[in-house]
Amino acid sequence: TLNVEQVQALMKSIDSEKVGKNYHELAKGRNVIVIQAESIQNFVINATVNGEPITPVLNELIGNESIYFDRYYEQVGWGNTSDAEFISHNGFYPSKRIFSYKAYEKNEFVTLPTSLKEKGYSSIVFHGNYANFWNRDVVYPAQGLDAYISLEDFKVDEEIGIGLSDGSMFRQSVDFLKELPKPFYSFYITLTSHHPFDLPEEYKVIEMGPKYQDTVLEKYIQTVNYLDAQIGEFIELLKLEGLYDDSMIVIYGDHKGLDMRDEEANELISSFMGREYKEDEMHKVPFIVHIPGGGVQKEVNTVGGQIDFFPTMANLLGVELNLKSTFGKDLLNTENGFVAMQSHVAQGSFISNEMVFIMSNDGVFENSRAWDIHTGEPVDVYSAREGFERAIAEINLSEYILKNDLVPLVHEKGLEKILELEDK
Ligand code: GP9
Repeated sequence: TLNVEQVQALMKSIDSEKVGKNYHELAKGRNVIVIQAESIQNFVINATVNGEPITPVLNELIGNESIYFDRYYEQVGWGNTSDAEFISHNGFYPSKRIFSYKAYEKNEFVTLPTSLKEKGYSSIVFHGNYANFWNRDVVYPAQGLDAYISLEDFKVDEEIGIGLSDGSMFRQSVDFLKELPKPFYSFYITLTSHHPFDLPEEYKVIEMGPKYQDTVLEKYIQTVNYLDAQIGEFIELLKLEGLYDDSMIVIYGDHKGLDMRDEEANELISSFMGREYKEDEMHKVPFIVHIPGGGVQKEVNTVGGQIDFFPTMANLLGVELNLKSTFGKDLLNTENGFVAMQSHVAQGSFISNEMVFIMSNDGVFENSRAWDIHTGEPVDVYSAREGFERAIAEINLSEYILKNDLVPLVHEKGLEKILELEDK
């Protein structure tokens, strides 16, 4: 059952959020190429090792006709990579019980891909592991993802880590893209930078120096650098094949690569960044929207999360979406950032434009931690009470809707309708 007061307060918060129409339809009718980048955290962006950038390609992309969201957070739970897909495409939180692609495999959905399909888009997914990993093959049709090219369909000419190398996946995908009816929505799930970050020597380009040599941070950085280079080559291929100018290229990190609770990783990253490695940094992932010829170059500092992906994309692509039909916000048209956190923290933890609040694992509110997001200085946990209530309300209402298979109804009538149902 729902806590009606909590939900009413949530509706009020949503109402108070400023909504405009900035950048509306900026990418209307374009092909969409989304790269969900395995384990890519934001701290690598514009960072250098021995004067060498870790992500030269992404850095350049960010500075050139792109919108870069520099305070964007992953919100995955149990379903890890598959949750990142689920949250981003649906604007709902993942199940708390089991991974969402299993928990809701029989549900009906309204997603970014189903909405684009109604506008005449075709769709395709590329992933270098088996089709049934995370039950993807079963749920993709209901998610609006029609073609699915997985390990079984590729020529396995180069294996790294747990599947086909990212380089090979990108290269082979272009032939499929060329055959697709335009406009298309294509979704890439990369793999090579998956834990334990094994990379053949020939691809290790960055000279780490003695301090980080042979550490988990070195392995991580080498695979991130590899992915960055492969994205660069992929973009060159798109240009060569005439698939670049009419496309929008979107890149975001799926979830953390290095766990702050691992002592070695924590010490290494803290020393690398020159500040303490904490929850907000661990969950922060890059989110880049590159629109060639779109004439927009921008950095968005509003706090946002994967839950905001669908509404933000919908605005850019001209998909009509009721403000109260998902839990996300259009990050190009709000200043009130709010991210309810899911993994590695107790429920009720959140990040806002002002603070980070981490609910205590013992369930005692007073034992929680809160700090100013800009200065890192501790703040009074009581000032986080409203955000704490909101985070819980969002996650519970989301779960209620999904459990009862009510997503289409919510899209038709809005989230408030759920309260009316409860009253009856
Ligand atoms: C497997 C790949 C990795 O198909 O998506 O998933 P993860 O282990 O990162 O959740």
